[in-house]
Amino acid sequence: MRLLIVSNRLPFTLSLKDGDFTFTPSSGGLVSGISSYLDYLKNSSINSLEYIWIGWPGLFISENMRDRFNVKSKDHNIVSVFIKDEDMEYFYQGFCNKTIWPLFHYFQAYTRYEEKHYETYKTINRIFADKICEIAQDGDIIWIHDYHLMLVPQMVREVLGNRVKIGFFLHIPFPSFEVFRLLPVLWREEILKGILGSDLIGFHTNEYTYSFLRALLRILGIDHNLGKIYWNDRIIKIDTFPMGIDFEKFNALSQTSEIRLISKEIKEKIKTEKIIFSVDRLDYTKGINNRLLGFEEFLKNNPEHHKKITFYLLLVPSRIAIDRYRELKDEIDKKISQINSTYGTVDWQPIIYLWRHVPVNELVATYLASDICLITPLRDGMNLVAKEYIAAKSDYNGVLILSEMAGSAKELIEAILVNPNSAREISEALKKAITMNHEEKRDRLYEMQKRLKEYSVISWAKDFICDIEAVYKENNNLTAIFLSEENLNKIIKDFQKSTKSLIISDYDGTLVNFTEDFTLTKPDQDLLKIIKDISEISKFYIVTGRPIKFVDDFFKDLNIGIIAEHGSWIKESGGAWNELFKEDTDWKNKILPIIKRYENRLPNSVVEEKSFSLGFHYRRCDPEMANLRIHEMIDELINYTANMNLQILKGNKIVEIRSYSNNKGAAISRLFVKDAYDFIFFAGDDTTDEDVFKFLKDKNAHTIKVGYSKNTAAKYIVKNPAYLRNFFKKIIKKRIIDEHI
Ligand code: GDG
Repeated sequence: MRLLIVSNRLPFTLSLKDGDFTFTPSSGGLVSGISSYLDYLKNSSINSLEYIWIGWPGLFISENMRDRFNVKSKDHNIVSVFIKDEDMEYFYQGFCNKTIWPLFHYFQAYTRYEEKHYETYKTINRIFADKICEIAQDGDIIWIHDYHLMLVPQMVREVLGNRVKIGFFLHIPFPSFEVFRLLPVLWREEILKGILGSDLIGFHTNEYTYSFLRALLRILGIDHNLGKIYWNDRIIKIDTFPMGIDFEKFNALSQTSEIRLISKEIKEKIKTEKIIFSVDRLDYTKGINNRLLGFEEFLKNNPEHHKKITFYLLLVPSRIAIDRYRELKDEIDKKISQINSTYGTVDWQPIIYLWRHVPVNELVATYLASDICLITPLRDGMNLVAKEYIAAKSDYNGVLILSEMAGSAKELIEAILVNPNSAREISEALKKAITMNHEEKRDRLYEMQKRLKEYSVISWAKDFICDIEAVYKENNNLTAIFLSEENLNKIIKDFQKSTKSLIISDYDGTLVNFTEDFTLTKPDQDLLKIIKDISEISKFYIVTGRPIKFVDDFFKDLNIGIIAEHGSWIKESGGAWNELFKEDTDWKNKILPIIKRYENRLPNSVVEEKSFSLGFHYRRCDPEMANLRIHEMIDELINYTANMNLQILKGNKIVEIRSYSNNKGAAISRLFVKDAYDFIFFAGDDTTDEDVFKFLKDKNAHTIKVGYSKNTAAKYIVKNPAYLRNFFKKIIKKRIIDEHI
């Protein structure tokens, strides 16, 4: 089994000098985390997971150099995706970083909506998907990363089906529905469906997981059950996996004599009693301006600390080709100059500012040298710097000030948490950190270290991969009860052999799809022909929850039996309606006012009154509002009907209230009183059909559930009414051919 890691950037930055390629390891949260996991795989004796990393090498490589490049890449276990520079402009600078990045971080004002950018995003996602399909082998785990590649899971699924296992992890926040819906309808639907090609979808925090689930419900109408959904014949799991760091690496590094020495040198160079440190990629989401305002406020309010502290700000160049990033850099430069010139003196510069990438040893030494780490993103998926700082504090002497808008704030609760929009809160947090006693610092660090040690990036990746396997297995078990070609042929054979057959089918959701307006679900010509043909070769019944008037209107000319209102009425072919269960219906007068009240409170819901039951339809309602009201209504009805012989059933966008004694199962049992059959078939889709599946269990019947539900007494599942219709057509065709032979 192999693991294919797929991300926009490869873990190497490529350079081409004198016709030769050099690969320099690149940094960044995603790369450093996954690389630690891959190192662990390499060194582990029990794990035999081979891996390949697929991504963009950072340069366009012309056709004539690719073979040479690919040979060199093999030594690094990488496979490159080649993208033209102009496409990269629309894809990376464009859709990724001018649409998704700002929008998902709640910077609506910076978000651009360009069709050309989105089209190129699709094209590049297709190039990635093609590359994956080219090299993937059956059973491979494909782990796709981040917002650059949200369409790839479904593109790969369409080609490779269930032969591979697919996981998707989003490293940035998934925004609330109100923000996500700002994307044009087509884009937002395609993005959600793209991600849904995965078996497992992961986010850093519960908040992002919940936002994604909510978007699925609001935009695609897909509801979940404990984080699992069923879509396109597959179970998909959506869950929270807070990404950790390689704790041991940072902690051990900080204890080496080399790092301790560099740390000492940093302290000596900076000279002041205390060092405040921050490191970020240049990005407006990281709240660098706000941080400077907070620091300025602190200087203004606390003159007694002047000359005793230095703010060491490390800024790593990033996305500088984008205007907004260049402007941000100018703003930061200006603000730092202004603070330094206002508060600085000949022998003290409040802010020391570095604009470059530093080697990891220097980074860890700076963590160790700093008394305070000040991290104030306005939004951040996780923020690994905060975790690295804690891990590097092997001397237990440091304080983390962390924005509550960073995903890591959910885990690092012993940090001083601040709202990054408030200069006052940042200033007060600085004061608290500077004056915190040693015991408190140690206790806070100890708790955070304990947590980070337990859930390192290795555990994070192992958990994720283990869950991909688990969902994949669940899906394989599930397909066992999907009606396979083999079982379908077996049913047809049984039918051909039979001398007296009985075929029964539910109507809504089984023979026809649901429509928004349930009153309009008429049988079409194709269906009427199927029913007519079947009724010529077998005894055929439709069993439905619909009132007798509806079925009379549509099926009166057919030679079939009908059971209506969930088994309250029966009509044999050509005969008259007979009541199957005589019973008191006074209860309806008591229940109707209750459900009418909910009808008024839930726009677009409809109450349907039938002779022996009541239906509350909510297919056309706002899904979230409906979820809420339906639960309330069912609660109220359960309490109210405690001493009544009534059943409250939640079906497919309908709540049915009916007497316990009349159900489809009981009604169908009547069909066996006089006659015996050597072929029995029933298809249904809803909770109310479960009574029939159960009743037929010991009758050697073929039972089919239309649509997904693991919790069914039926033998087989088919996807939708179209599948069932095709099945009937096959039965008819076979029988007719046989009769002619
Ligand atoms: C995205 C999400 C999420 C930074 N400067 C230097 C350097 N770094 C390393 C840090 C850290 C990483 O880069 C930065 O990770 P963050 O998590 O802080 O931020 P993003 O790069 O924006 O990452 C973020 C992350 O993905 C993972 O899911 O946490 O929310 O935005 O590891 O150490 N490393 C070295 N020199 C530097 O100058 N050596």
